[in-house]
Amino acid sequence: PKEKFRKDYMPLERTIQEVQLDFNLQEEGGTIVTAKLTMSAPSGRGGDVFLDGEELELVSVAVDGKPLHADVDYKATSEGLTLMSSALPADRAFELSTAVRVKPELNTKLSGLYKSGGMFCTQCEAEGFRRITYYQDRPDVMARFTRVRVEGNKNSVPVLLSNGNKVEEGDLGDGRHYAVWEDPFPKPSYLFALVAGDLGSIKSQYKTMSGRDVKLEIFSEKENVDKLDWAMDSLKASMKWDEDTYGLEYDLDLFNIVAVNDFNMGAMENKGLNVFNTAYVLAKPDTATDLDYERVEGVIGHEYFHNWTGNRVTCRDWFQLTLKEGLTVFRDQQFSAYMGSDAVKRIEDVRGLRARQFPEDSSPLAHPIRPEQYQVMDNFYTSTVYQKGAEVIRMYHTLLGTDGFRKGMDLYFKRHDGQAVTCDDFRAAMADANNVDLSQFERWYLQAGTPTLEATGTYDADAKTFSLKLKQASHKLLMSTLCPECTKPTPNQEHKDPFHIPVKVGLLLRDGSEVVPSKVLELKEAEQTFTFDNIPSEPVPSILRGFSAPVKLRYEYSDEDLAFLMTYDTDSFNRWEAGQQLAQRLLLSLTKKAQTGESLPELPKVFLDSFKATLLQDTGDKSLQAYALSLPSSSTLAEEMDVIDPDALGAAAKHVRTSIATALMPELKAKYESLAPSGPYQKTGEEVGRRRLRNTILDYIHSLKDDAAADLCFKQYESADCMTDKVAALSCLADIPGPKREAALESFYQFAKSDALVLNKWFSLQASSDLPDVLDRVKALVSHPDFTLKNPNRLRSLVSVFAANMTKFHAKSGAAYAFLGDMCLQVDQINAQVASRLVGSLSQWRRFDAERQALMKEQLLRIRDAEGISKDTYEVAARCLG
Ligand code: BAL
Ligand code: ZN
Repeated sequence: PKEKFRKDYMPLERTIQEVQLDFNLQEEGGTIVTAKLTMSAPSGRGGDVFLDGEELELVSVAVDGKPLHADVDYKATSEGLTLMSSALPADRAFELSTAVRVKPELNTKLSGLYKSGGMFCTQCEAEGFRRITYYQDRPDVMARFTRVRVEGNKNSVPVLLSNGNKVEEGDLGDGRHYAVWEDPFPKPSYLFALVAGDLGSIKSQYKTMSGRDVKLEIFSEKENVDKLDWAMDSLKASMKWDEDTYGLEYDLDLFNIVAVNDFNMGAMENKGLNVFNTAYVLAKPDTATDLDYERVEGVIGHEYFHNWTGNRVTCRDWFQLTLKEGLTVFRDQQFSAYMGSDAVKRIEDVRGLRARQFPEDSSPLAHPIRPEQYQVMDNFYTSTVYQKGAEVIRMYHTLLGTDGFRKGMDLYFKRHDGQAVTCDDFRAAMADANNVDLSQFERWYLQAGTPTLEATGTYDADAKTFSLKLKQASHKLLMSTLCPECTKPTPNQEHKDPFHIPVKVGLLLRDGSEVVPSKVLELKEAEQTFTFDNIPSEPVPSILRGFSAPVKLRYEYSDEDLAFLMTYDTDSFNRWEAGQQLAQRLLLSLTKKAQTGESLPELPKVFLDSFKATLLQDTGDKSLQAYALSLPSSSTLAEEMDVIDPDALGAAAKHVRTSIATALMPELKAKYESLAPSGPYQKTGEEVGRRRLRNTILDYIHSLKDDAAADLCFKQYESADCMTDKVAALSCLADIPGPKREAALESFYQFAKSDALVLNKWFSLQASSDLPDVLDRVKALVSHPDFTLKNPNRLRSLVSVFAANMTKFHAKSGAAYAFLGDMCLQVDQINAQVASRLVGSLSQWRRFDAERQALMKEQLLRIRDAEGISKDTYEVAARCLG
């Protein structure tokens, strides 16, 4: 497979300016897609014109109405269509007409035009449009789609949708009908969408800040229409927030969203017609958890915000993906923080970053947020491009402040509205609007890997100064084995230059007062010292407040310092962080002991005391309290180990949980009871927090796995008035073998079997359980009549969830690796995009012991070298192997 490089970008000499499409949708035998493309005169000398095309059956091709002859005027291959320059007018625009047949009913890749149940729908990002018609399928080709005609059966597809405004519709008299759509905004092909189906919907409207009325409609299969209200509320809130925060107004007369069952991604921001995975639209209290609700709100916001950051201003090439994704994730994070709580949202985002992006950054799949090369673009919709990309945008915000960031955004839109641009253009807008130099900041786009920030504090009692030395532990050539803490080399990048890092710092005195409030230090050198004057006594520094940069901070705090920061830090993120550090330290030291086979000691008093103090708090945000009581995830802890030992990590975590449960059972039970619901279900922040805290406590209680725990979980399962409490109880019960477990799982299945998303939870709960024979159970579930490899949500609910179950997936026998290998190879034949994601579960193979390494490597080799393997899956397996 061919590698593409960022440095090779070249603009096209001739581009498509205007597009007219006609879809003749048929239930069987394929769909004819007719395209009329107006192509510009060449900007240079001209030459052959290449149009991408994949799995298309060419029916006809003509230039300015004159049919072309195969091999003389054009060449068609499995990758596209080349129009010979001899067949094209050399010095003027022309119209290219093509007709192709595509087979949506056989398209299991879910890219291009496909069927989900009875519904026709499309997914074009990144390179799916070429599976619909021959086209210059790249984001810098922005054309006006002036006429998209969709024709289909009135009975099976009564709803016919595309981008923009509907300008015509009609009955064709023979059981067929059609609609014509026009999108007034030029757009790249990846933003094209078509949906045709027998759909229900809810409608509403929104008045924009300049007083225009926008019709809003959200579509789904008819049986799900009662689950669309939350998405509609979220959409309106997003529209208002973007106006209030960035002055950005919606620009079409209507905005449609469609929920689709079979979808590779979370959702897609097609102009005026967002297509969503059902998992991120549908929500009602008895089928969706509080977390599901949060996700729906966040993703609805995310796709809506793309209308400006992505659609109005798009990417010049796919290397720039983080231009729109990092920025839009940052904007959806801001929106969710505004709708809920800043502190809670920040903690959730950092937990996610540490659990998924940090491991990616230390694996063979590490890449800069703006990659330099790829084979298959779909493999780069990664946590690094999205989540680390959002952290990079957040750093601009931290460096420039809210007003400065807004000035930068305003200038970015002023300069680039209607254009396809680069990350450098964004950085230049931020710099120019604020008159600052952000040239060094480019390194965040150029260098992969998580930097380590070493901090040391020195107090001078005579001078009353406190000096904070900040050092970027940069990796030096030849020193990698001596310098395990340093920013490690990543593929194709041995050496790293110092980053421009905003480090938000405050200083606290021992009496709990804050002597220096938050201040942003700009670290640009490999090492810098910052001195604070007039500090009356030795302070405790609070460093990297709000997690002001995506780095690993090292500072020699004592356990007592951490306990102090947990109580007194004015920064809510760092209060939480101090608790996490304390827990991490304990878990890692227990992990080491577990490795030597020693019996694990009692938990230190300072840890238990601070846990108890947090548990007993009666005031404040209950979500924050729940997160403060939660232990760092196993993947976060694994990042801190030279050689990952899943068994020892699992033993340490189990020991901490059961020790807490044993030592504090009366307090845990009393708190649990005090948090029982006192009225009917509500989805307020207070109630979400109450449920989160109560379920966190239940999780500790259940760790003893005794009859009392099973009874309590079963009681909660039976009496739960919402999915959040049901799932929490059931996920605990899933770990406790016995009749209660089986009864609850069976009862849940009976409830779930008519609702795909709830049924996914039933699969996931079993895949994440810690029963010793989970692998056998997961294998049995693969044969369950409700399981299918064709639906990405269902597949992930079982296989991907199991692969994240650290102790079970990494069982020493390697049987789970072989199972994953089997799944990858089977899924690859159906949907390569989904299969290549599964391979990522093996990407950390070099971080494990020699035996596990060999077993994982064996599967990677098996996948890479399999006959007929897709280029998607090949690329990931090959990169993993290095
Ligand atoms: N653009 C792909 C889906 C998303 O990030 O919105
Ligand atoms: Zn996005």
